[in-house]
Amino acid sequence: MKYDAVVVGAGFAGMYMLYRLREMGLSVQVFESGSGVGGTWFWNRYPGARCDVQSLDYSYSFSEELQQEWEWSERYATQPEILGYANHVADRFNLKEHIAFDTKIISANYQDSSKKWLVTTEKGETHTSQFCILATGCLSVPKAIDIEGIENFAGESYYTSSWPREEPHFGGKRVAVIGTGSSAIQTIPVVAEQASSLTVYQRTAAFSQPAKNRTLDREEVRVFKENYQKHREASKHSLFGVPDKPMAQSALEVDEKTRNKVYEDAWREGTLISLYQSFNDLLFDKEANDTAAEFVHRKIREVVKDPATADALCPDEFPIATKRACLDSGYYQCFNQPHVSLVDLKKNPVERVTEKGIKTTDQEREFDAIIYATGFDAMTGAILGVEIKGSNEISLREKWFAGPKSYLGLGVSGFPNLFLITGPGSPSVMSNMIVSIEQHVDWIADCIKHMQTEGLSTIEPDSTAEQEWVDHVNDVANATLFPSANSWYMGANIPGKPRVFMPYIGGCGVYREKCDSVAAKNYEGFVLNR
Ligand code: NA7
Repeated sequence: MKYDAVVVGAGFAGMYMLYRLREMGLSVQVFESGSGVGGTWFWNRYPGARCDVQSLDYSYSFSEELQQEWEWSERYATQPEILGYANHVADRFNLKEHIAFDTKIISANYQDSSKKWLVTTEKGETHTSQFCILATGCLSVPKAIDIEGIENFAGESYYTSSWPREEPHFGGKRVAVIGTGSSAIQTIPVVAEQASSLTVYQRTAAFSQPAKNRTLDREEVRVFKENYQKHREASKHSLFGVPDKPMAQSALEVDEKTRNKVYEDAWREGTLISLYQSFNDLLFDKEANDTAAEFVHRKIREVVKDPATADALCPDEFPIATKRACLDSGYYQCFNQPHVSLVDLKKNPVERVTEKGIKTTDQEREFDAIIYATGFDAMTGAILGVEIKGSNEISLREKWFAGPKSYLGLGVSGFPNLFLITGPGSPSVMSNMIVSIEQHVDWIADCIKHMQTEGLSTIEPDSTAEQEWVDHVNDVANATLFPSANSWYMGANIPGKPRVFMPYIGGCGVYREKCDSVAAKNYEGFVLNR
């Protein structure tokens, strides 16, 4: 089939891209490997899965009617509620008729002769299109499990990143969870309620803060929605895609008592940014950062009764916030229950998974079920999961051999009419994803409209502009503490992946201004052809 645009992925990015391009009258086809919309929220159905950005923020702003009519029930929405919202949007705007579900795109090749993209599905069908838009998500390809022997386990194995649709029952079972990132921290307290025993295998402790989740009060929502536009504007021009907190002071400028009072207030707020926006130097100065880390350590020790467990749960290998922060509901409290225990893999690393359970260097423990919450090949995994070849058959995998290179995280030189939504080099995972998704989709849609109006057939970044942007992304990251952590932002969770800080940390507002100014200056840094 022939289309004006092909979109890969039907998560929040792919759905809104489809909406915009269809409104413009383009023929658009979306391909989605899952059997429904929702992307990350389609796959990550593990018990306890919920968003850690507040529901009233983590939702589309493009339709006033939509944002007024949809009622979120909790401050932080659960996965089923978010998936329900995604389906509501898809139905309300008749999106599903343009989405081919259960259809994985395996390759995309640019044909220099016709100036069209040729995309091929896993089933071998081919389609041509002027534009190829990757809405493949930043955390959608699970990391391959790098533990020996997982195939030998005779019990049940589960992966938080591709949880079965039929809910498993853990009642009366001995369960192990491997990993202590956001997914594990959310699922552990819920699984602990069911399992007869729960053993958590921790390699690196994470910093987590209570989410203070609660049911939303109808009146409070009504008042909030009266000012929705103002709130959305503040988010668009913020650092992280939610309204900024004022942070005029350095953590080192104030005395300990004042500092702790500020941290206590932030702790009570229970948002991802509350603590890290308490002072203006927490992400830049290790000494300042240590004061926040010490505060969280104290909080962990206040909750966890067993001193050895509390010690192990206190992160000490990276500055706070330089690995993805977590919000939880009862995570640390969970370790006070007699049937929940922690195995510190720093002391006793995993040797292998056996037929009966997990063998660490000190002992083998037996389980009925193992839950792997081991993370993702973040940001580049899904893009490179498609075999992409640009002009002159240049391979994206080869071009990105030493790390991703893009202009604004939107386009790649040598790959005409290829757009990335929330690609590496853009704020993406350092922000409220929906805000960044809407900004990219609007920019891409406006760019395509401009090309139509001007009778242009191709657009691609100029290689010098691309390199300058990559250098800028690195310079901004290098001014912070982020590169010092072995995080998935740095690709450090995947053996052999280039160590590069992938998102743009300059802030959503600054980034938006840059993108707008590029467009206003006739797409400065891009090469457009008739
Ligand atoms: P994360 O945050 O990447 O967490 C994965 C966890 O799994 C982390 O604690 C890892 O420890 C651990 N892990 C990974 N491989 C192993 C092995 N082989 N042995 C032991 N432990 C291991 O993924 P999540 O799914 O929790 O969260 C991803 C994002 O989703 C999150 O940031 C939000 O944006 C939403 P490590 O730190 O590598 O030592």
